[in-house]
Amino acid sequence: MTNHLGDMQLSEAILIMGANPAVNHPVAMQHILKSKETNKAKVIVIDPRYTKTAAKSDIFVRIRTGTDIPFMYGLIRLAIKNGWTDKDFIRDRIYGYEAIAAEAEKWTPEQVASVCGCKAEEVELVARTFAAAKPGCLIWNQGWTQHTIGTSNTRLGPIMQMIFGNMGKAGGGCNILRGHDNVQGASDMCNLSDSLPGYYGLAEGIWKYFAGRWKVDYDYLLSRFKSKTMMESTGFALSNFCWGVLDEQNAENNAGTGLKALVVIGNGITTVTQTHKVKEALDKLDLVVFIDPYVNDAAVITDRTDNLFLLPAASQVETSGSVAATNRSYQWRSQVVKPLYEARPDHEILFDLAKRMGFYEPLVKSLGKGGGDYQWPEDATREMCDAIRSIGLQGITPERLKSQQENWHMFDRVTLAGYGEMAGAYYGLPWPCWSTKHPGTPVMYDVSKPVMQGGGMGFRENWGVEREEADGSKVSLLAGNKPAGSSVAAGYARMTGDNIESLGIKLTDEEREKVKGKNFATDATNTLVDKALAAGLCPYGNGRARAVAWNFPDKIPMHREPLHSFRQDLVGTYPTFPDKKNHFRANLRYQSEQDKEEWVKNYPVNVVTGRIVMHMGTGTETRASKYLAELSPEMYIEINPQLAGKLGVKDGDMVWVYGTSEGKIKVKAVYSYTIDENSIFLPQNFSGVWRGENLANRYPEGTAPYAMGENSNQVTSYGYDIVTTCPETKCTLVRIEKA
Ligand SMILES: Nc1nc2c(c(=O)[nH]1)N[C@H]1C(S)=C(S)[C@@H](COP(=O)(O)OP(=O)(O)OC[C@H]3O[C@@H](n4cnc5c(=O)[nH]c(N)nc54)[C@H](O)[C@@H]3O)O[C@H]1N2
Ligand SMILES: Nc1nc2c(c(=O)[nH]1)N[C@H]1C(S)=C(S)[C@@H](COP(=O)(O)OP(=O)(O)OC[C@H]3O[C@@H](n4cnc5c(=O)[nH]c(N)nc54)[C@H](O)[C@@H]3O)O[C@H]1N2
Ligand SMILES: [Mo]
Repeated sequence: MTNHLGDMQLSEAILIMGANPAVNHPVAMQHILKSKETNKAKVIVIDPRYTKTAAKSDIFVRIRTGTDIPFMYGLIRLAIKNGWTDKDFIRDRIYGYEAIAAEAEKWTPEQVASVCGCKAEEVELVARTFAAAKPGCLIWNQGWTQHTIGTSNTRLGPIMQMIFGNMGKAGGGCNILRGHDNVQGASDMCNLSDSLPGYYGLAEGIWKYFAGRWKVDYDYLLSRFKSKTMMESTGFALSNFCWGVLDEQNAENNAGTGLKALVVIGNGITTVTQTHKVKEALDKLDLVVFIDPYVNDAAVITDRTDNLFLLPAASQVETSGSVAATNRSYQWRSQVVKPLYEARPDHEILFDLAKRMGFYEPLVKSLGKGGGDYQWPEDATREMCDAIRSIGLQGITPERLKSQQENWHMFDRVTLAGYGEMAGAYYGLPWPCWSTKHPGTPVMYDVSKPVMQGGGMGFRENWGVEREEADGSKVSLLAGNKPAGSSVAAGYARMTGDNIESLGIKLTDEEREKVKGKNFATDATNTLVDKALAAGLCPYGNGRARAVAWNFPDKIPMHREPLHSFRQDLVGTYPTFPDKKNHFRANLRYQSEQDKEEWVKNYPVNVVTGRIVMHMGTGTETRASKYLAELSPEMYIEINPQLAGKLGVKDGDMVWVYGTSEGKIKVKAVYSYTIDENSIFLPQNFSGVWRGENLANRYPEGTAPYAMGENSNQVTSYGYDIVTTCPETKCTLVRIEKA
């Protein structure tokens, strides 16, 4: 998220694509409504479904799932044609704009309409309204990410915002609404298989940096892996782990073996696509462990009778520590009650596991005073923030967070600026927060104020200072603008021991020695950062945003039809990617899946999946609440009466829904006009019923949720994002039959 929730009160227009904050982000929605009311902001919703958010909008445009790229190119084309673009920004701060403009040229309103299924006038209305209102912010969420082309959606959004002149401005930017509590924190810690904490990656130099921070030998870390290659390889992802168990071919990507054991901590598992395959994988593994405050539904769908463990975890109100909000703000959270019954905090369970497996001592070596003498959770926050300099967490300390927690009332809710005793810091010290004197960064890429006032930052110089093009010409990747307070006239590279003095910064011999061979993210002394800040420079440099990403499967975002497309006629023109080997260790199908059959012939109904307000995630927690279960007791599909009529399905009838990969669910059909005549809406929040059979009797006594339902992911299709492997839950085809 480049800006923050309160900041939306400064927006003149709020463009929401693939998010439904009225249901999923009620706090964000309050800011949106406030902006609409007091700022007369125009709210524009682009969604396949007429949602509760759409009901509050000024303009709603229905598009077919998976067609946001054509829609955005259509807006960009009209902006260019009508002179609504920010020419200075484009000239000074973007690399590769021409390629975007050339692609946009193809997307006339008529062409957009024909692919997206909306009207040409609607594209024009949205473009005109959004361009007229400055600044305008863009909101997206899962309607954009859960696609084979999800990464392209999330690249084109910011590119569009830059072209419209909305980036780096209060009231503008990209406000991506995060999912779970502290999911931003989990992301910053990189609880992922392709990076060490802080988005550092897995290269040898990075392992060495962390070995230093953790006070363990690099060789010791290396010895924990089968080989150096495996140490530096991306692991399986949550979305595709089942193929590491079931598909023997993937062993070649996994040092020769299939996956043998699974530890699930804080995830539902049934929320991943192909639940029936996940079940097979759970049945086949040697060991399955769930660490969860509730009985995880996945523990119930498996038929295994041995080596299945449930370890009771404490919930968030029974623990304390730092958490990160959707806008990069960190906050301190206090314990409300001590863990009840046998529940234990997650970290205690993990530490015990490390003890039994013989690596507790190295695990906590750098924590607190060392040798197991640490204060939890303060020392954990200290260690983590001090190590993660890539995104600038080093200015965040438990002391600063606790003092903010005690003084919530001394922060402005619209700008996040502190006043009174809290002056000089923004609420939550949103990263980058480069030092304990830095105030945090409420609006990223804002160059209108100096770096020590929370601005002054251009885009990251991350891909070199220059690019050689195919024709041999060289193009600068450094920005052409001068941020406020900068001591350098225009763009500059990120700070390194080698280049800092060439930027006019003087070092003493002692300092020069300290920063030798280091860059701003690996210099544990913070010398490079402190020197940069004193000169009004941003430690990560002042580069150009890449509109062309030469190392991505699509160098610029391109429309590609989903693997299971409702528009078979468009598959030839906009085919998917070639199959991808070793994608997070699994060999994944793209082209071969798309071409396997004309899916829409046998599966003629398009699916929109999403959330409902009463339940959260897999619903493990909320369906165990009597009151929420009373409000939303059962799984259903929303079906347009026109479609239902054709199928002979009455309102309230039970139907079988068949997915493209052998899954099927039996659910109630509820008439609704929220979706079009070709689609159904499938809530994602149920589990515990399996192909018509209620599994309540499989839960340990007294633990079955009150509300049980079929799981949507048994019928969501095979398909994964080409870069991240995020499952393609938002483009699925099904067949419906009356039960
Ligand atoms: N009550 C409740 N709140 C929640 C959650 C919950 O389960 N329940 N989950 C939390 C989590 S983990 C997350 S990640 C967030 C998710 O928050 P959202 O992303 O808002 O959630 P969804 O309902 O999955 O999808 C958002 C919208 O995307 C639309 N959509 C689907 N496909 C497309 C498409 O191709 N293009 C466009 N433009 N729109 C599309 C759907 O119709 C839906 O309205 O919510 C969080 N908040
Ligand atoms: N069809 C479809 N599928 C989807 C989506 C969709 O839009 N459509 N959205 C996807 C998205 S964005 C997400 S985020 C996932 C969400 O899917 P999950 O993350 O699987 O859903 P949750 O129910 O939030 O799962 C959290 C689990 O953690 C447990 N838990 C809660 N607090 C703690 C704690 O402090 N410690 C531990 N150890 N456990 C805890 C809960 O009891 C629960 O079992 O679903 C994905 N699946
Ligand atoms: Mo999520």
